[in-house]
Amino acid sequence: MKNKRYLKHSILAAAILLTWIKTYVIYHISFDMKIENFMQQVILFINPLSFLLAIYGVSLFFKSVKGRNRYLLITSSILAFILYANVAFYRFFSDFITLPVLFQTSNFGDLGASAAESIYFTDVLYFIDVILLFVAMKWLPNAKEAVIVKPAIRRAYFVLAAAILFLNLGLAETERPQLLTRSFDRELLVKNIGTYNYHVYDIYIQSKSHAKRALADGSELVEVNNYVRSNQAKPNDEMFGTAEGKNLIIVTLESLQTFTINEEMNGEVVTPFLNELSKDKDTFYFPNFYHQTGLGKTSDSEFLVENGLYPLGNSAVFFTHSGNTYNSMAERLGEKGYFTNVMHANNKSFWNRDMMYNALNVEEFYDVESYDIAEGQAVNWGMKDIPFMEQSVEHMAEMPQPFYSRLLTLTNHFPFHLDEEDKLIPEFDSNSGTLNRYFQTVRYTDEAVKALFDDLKEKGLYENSIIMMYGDHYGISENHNEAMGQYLGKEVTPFESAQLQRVPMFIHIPGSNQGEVVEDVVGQIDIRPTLLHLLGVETSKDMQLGADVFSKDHEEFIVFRDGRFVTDEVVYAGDICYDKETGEETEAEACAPYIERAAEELGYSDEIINGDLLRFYDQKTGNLLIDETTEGK
Ligand code: GP9
Ligand code: MN
Repeated sequence: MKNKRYLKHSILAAAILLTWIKTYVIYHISFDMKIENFMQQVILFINPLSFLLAIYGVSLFFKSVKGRNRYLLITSSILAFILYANVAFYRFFSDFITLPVLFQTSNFGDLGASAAESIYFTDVLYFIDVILLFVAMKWLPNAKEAVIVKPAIRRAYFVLAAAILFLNLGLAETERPQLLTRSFDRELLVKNIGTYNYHVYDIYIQSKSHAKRALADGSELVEVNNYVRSNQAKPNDEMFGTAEGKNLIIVTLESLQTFTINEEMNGEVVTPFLNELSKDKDTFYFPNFYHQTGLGKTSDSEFLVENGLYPLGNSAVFFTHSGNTYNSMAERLGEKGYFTNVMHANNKSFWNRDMMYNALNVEEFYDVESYDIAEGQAVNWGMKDIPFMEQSVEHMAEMPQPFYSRLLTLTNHFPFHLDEEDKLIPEFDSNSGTLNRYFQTVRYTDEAVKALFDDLKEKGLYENSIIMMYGDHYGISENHNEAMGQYLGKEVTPFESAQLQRVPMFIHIPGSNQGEVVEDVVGQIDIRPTLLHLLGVETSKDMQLGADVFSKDHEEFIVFRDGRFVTDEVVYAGDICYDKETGEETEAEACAPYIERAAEELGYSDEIINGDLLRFYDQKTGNLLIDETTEGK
């Protein structure tokens, strides 16, 4: 009798077990989560359970068989879809989906070649639990019986689900203190609370940030403003205004990492032109410049450049906060009489650029419609960089001067495909096709930069411009650590991984004769004040977090978007403090004072963005526009 009553719920049990086991298997085969001890393995195993018990448990409220079974099947399909979307996304971004990105399906469509590489026919197996559940409904005799569940039983069931959730959270808290309060890292979240709970948490965080904007008022700016003012760096008198009145050309070098500069691959020079440039008398080259981007990749780097604020940790800020008020570099230069524009041969809606550029006060966006892409001039993600440079310079020649043009390159993008005629060096010989091809596309990028310089000279624009170029983010993710280790000739530890976040930065000022290699630790957050000061624009009233790299006050302390950081002495990564010189673990005290500051700095930046606080700030006067009704309260 007892046995029979239990069996009455066999279809519910089947739904839970199937999704549970499938999820656990997928954790292992589709995500690269480092499991360090037995307890972490246990947490990983139980973490889907509480959510699955709860969500499938809703079926206990159904009175009809049809309704209940339909509910179970639909739920199972939705969960399978969510998990699979994470798998496909992870293959490409090495990250889990956060809500705002999930709804940008238009963006997924545009991923083209990359998306195709991320989806395989065998992926049907990710829906195996739905299929088996469907079969079970047909064959399990008990599946066709309606079950009326007593409220007390139902209550006990949900208490059990809650108990498992708290057990899970308790274990996670011992393994990872402050997991939910300091969630920089989505992998840690998924590892500890599971994918499904993570999405619930993400929804909660997202709605909180919506509420934050609605509730924010200018008074929050007081503290932020104090922080910004006390960390501000005075311009260097010798450098301030050095390039006043000149055109500013910024080139975003797609996926270019510093490990390729001034280095060889199997005896081949990878970046001959950039190597020369790094030693040029008119160039400041920064080999210890770090990217600080998150999920928004290129667009995050643009955000850093324009605003001197960090992008967001849990979403792509170009999507989620394109309605905010900003005081961008484009706006500042626009006020100085510059014609401000961005040039990128891609759809204008990609990464929501069209919206965001409006918010950033960029006057004109030369998108794919502004380019003539002839036969053979497109590869991989779109227009090849060399013709792109040529046509961009043609546009510049037509512009009123001075202008501020930001060029976004595209060819050196995952999956790094090139036409045969553009392959100037052979591939590398590791087990990663991605890394092997990367050297070739980087070599092509180098040629494109050379073409840009030639084109600018030919059009007579070179002398009257300054050219700043920077790598936007890594091109080779941690999925290729083994191959990367082969190239570097050493194991890729968390320390090395952090150091691999170096991307090159060049500031080229024709005729200046002051160039040098600047070894200081600097980052993308510093670009805005540095360039504005070179162009003779004061920023002492601006709400920005970086510092002029030429300033004597510039502090060597660069925070990554995920909370890792680098100073002139230490690298903090994977919760370990490393000596920068040796790459060996060092005592935690060396990093301790910075951990809090890193969180504080990211926190203030997030506050500005989430609360849309710049709407309460007058950049001209530096006044906080605090509503009289709230003032003094
Ligand atoms: C495409 C460019 C590349 O428009 O933004 O995007 P990424 O994937 O590097 O962010
Ligand atoms: Mn990019």
